[in-house]
Amino acid sequence: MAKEQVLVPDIGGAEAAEVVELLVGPGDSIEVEQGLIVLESDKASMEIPSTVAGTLAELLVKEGDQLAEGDAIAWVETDSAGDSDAGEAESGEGEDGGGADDGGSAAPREADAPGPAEADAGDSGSESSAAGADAAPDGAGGETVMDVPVPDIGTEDPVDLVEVSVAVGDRVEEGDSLVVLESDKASMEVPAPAAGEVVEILVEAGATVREGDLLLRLRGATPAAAAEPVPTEKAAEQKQSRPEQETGSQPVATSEVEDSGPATQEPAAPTPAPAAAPAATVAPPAQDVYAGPAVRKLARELGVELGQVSGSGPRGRILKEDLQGYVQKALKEGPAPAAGAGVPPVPEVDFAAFGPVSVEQRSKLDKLTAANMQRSWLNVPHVTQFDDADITELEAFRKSLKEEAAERGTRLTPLPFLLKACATALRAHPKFNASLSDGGNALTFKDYVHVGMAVDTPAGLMVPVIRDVDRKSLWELAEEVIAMAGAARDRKLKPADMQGGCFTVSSLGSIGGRGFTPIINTPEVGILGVGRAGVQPVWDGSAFQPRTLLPLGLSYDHRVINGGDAGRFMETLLGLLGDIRRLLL
Ligand code: CAO
Repeated sequence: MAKEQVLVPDIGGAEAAEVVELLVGPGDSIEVEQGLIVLESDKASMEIPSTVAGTLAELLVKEGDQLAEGDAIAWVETDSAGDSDAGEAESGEGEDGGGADDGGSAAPREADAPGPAEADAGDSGSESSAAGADAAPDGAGGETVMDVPVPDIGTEDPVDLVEVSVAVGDRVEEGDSLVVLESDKASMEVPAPAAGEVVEILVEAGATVREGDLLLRLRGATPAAAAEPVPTEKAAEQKQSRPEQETGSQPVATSEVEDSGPATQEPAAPTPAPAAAPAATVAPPAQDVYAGPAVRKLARELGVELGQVSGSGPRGRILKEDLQGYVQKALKEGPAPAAGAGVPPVPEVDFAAFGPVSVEQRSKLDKLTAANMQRSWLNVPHVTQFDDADITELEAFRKSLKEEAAERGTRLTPLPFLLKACATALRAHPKFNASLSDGGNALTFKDYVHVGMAVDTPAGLMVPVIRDVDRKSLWELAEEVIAMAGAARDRKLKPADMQGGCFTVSSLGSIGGRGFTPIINTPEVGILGVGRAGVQPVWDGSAFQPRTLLPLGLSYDHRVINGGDAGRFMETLLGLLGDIRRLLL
């Protein structure tokens, strides 16, 4: 019987993090990888797993404590002295009881006669090998070779590696794309955590990988850069708070990228936890969900959408008890009437019985889009209202700016005008800028206007979100439309680029079609479908005039928006597009 100490691993570059939850207590039997505590830094909330199996002898921390990398968390009594992988890997020989204060490693160390005094909770200066891409001298002129693993991809499930974007010998800069992964939630790139030369590639397209798996090795990458963001082991299983954006409609495909963002420049430094159970409280954004990985896993197992659960933990964090309470309540109340339950499935048909066929597997993005469409369609009572905006003057103005646009190196399509007009209308009709929360008992009004834009890409539908549209000029919007659409088509969008939308514009104007009924990108409550503009005769009271009309279809969630609200919204929109001087008012 030996005791081993579990220490705080690399916590994504954060200097300190607060203990917000204790997941175990003395006497508990602990498995390797089992969460011990939940830490919350200014960047993320993360569950710290045990690196050893055994019985929890002593918990050295309490809620509210501030911890740094290397600080002691707990003593675990193990069956034998040798069953800690991380301990073996890091401590090597010679840990005969003095491990806790040797300042060495973030991995657990052994101690024969441990006690609180030996825990050395302030021992934070350790070099972590339990996290961070390992950069070790390769023996050739002191250059370092860095292992680059799959970073935090917001899921514990395996993901498909669909593309290796580099070859051995390539020189990459920090942030350059190394591989492309496709999970249930997104298509994402893994960027180089530091500059260097690719010396070995350990994966190939078509493989299945998961967080922590080695992708390749980079030579010349500096250890400092290596230590920063990329976690190697699961020691710090950082599942940042994820916006539970239940995207739904055409656009939804990748708004669903709700989990922690993998393909950002800083894969291991989790993005700020937006805190926010979709609770009745007004503070947190409704579409954001704040919960630790264990709770997320349980929610997945139970089939519960975390966005529906109110969090009672610090800053709205969803605890296991919240989830259990939610499930108990749901069981008592029975299925929601609009959940689509009981709809008989469409029977499978043997098409080959009627002639030759070929079968193609759909991409995850396509399947996800399909699921989201169905979810939105079945859960949200959609109403679509149509009208034509007279954009004759808008078009004349836009065309008069063509040269100036070219000089500025941009293009001005009708879309920036539409985005701007929608933003103004959203400010004037705040219900359209709201989302249902607290299980439908409350409305969360957003004091920001972020508008999603459906982009048709070869990989599927993506919906990048343009932030603060109400505060941007038409030129700024024109540039952002081009940049975002380009990033979507090049699969360079980060998860954060597709989150936080309040309303969506889906423009098929450049492709074709007079009008359509767009499906709402839940949890948003409205979406504008834009058809192709054309010149039509319009009666002015005494004669027909040729006017350029833009067909619009506004779908709205009838649980939130009434026909009157929608009529007024549409009138505002038509007024703004018909006389764009009003956008200045
Ligand atoms: N009516 C007539 N012409 C239109 C138009 C409209 N409603 N909207 C755009 N056009 C014109 C543009 O003015 C441009 O012509 P000019 O260069 O002569 O001005 C041309 O069509 C091409 O525009 P574009 O497609 O390059 O740019 P955009 O700003 O209109 O659209 C984007 C950008 C990303 C929205 C678009 O490329 C796209 O992907 N649309 C598809 C969205 C989609 O799939 N929605 C459905 C989702 S549900 O399945």
